[in-house]
Amino acid sequence: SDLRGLDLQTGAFTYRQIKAATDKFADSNKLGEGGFGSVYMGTLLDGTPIAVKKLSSKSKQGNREFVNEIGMIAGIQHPNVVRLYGCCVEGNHLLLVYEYMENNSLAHALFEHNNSKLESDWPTRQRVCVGIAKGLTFLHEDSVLKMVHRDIKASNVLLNADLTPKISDFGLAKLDEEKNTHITTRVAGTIGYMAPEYALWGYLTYKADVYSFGVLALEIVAGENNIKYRPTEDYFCLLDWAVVLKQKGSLIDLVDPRLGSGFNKKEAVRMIKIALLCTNKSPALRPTMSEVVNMLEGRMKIKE
Ligand code: ACK
Repeated sequence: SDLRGLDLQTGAFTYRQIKAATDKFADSNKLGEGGFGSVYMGTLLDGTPIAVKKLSSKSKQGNREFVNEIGMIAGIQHPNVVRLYGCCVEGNHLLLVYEYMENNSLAHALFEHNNSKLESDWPTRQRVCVGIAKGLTFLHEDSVLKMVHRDIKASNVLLNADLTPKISDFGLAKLDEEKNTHITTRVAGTIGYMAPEYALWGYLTYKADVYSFGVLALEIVAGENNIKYRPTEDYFCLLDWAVVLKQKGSLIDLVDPRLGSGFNKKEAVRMIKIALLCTNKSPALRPTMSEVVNMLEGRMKIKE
């Protein structure tokens, strides 16, 4: 019944088509497990590589997120947002068909020590960070339907063949129908990336995404998941990143040693300073995402 309102005209795939494209969902084609099911790689008859998300069970939450995902990104096209080619709703089968992203997730590239180019190349990290900021600016400001993503994190950013980052997983995204006023809502997201006002009171604005982006930017500089920076026994604790970084010593100490010394460390420190603005405890004091892009690209001064 949740599926009734969907516009299945846009990019409807048949189950047969997807079964053929993924070689009957062969294990060898499995890319991994997502929020609400398995993800397979496949190839359409015209040669287009695709990634297929298959809803595993009849979980209510999964169904809700599936419907939400389609409603949110069907028709959206931006170089830093994963393209949804279409979906398939046939009997019990619920499938989402995306553009294929050759280099998996940013979490994979940053945290799993698999010799990705991202590990040792500062300009690539910088480019990835700017790309995510641009994708988020688009969702917040440029799209007709203003959108809060609610689950920005390293595993929800995918990388294509040339390491262009694209925001994915819109299962929790919400439209800001009231335009810029806050929505108080059930809290859902990922511990460690959630803004304090949202985690504590469900107070949701674009600035919640800005906070998550700030945590992600720190991870991009450090090459480590934010979990590493919190007391192990209490993942729920809300960190004051400025205090955490002070304890580390100087900001430069946060920079990933895998980057070596042959790059402009000033730029890394600039990125940390921008991330700290984004993780300000007060949402009103965080910059907007377009301001973040301007700061990252050097068109706007960073407030000290
Ligand atoms: O981090 P990963 O290797 O990249 O593991 C996850 C897994 O599937 C479950 O989400 C991968 N994945 C998701 N969407 C895509 C896509 N469009 N292209 C390639 N891989 C994807 C993701």
